[in-house]
Amino acid sequence: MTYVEPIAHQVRLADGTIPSAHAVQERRLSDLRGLFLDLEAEAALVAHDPLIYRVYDAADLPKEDGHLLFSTTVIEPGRVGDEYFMTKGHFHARADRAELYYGLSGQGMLLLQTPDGRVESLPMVAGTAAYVPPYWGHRTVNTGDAPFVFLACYPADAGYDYGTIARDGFAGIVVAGADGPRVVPNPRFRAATRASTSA
Ligand code: PAN
Ligand code: ZN
Repeated sequence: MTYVEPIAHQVRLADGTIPSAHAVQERRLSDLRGLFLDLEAEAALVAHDPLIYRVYDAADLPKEDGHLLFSTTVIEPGRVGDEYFMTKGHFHARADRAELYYGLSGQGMLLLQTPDGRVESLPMVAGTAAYVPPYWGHRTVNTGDAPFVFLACYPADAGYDYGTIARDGFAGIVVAGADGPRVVPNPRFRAATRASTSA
């Protein structure tokens, strides 16, 4: 039996960064092309290709059943048209793997979706522990005017299925309304799938 060594990483509460992170992924608007509803607003902004979010992966652990991975996500404040900056969103490649999010700073929304297109939304602020049950796709959105930061902890063999959401979109989107953020149906949800099945 080989034992993996216990580890501790410091999450800087001031900005959500993990200075000792094993890897940092950066997602710019060009990495999310086609995911926002307002394609004109997206095209105008993509010239500057703003940073949308960073993910700080704490540790390089075996991607095996039994291990846990943990990371922080820092989503910048901003909008594309009326829609708030957000993550790409994914189902887990092993769809039955769950996940826990813990809000560290700022304010946001966790959007969840079943494979048959039912959407739920959970507001998140510092201190919110939000559970992503097995089989639910998930995306986070920054609804505030400061970075929205949360810690994620998930089974190391969960993996990522980005393709389903890249193809179908998310059934609900979060837009700025007169009274604050609102979750509304995405008119483009499954448009590509509908077009190909009706052809
Ligand atoms: C999170 C996400 C992170 C970035 O760690 O991977 O917030 O979102 P996208 O992966 O959708 O770009 C998680 O849910 N891991 O499973
Ligand atoms: Zn996940």
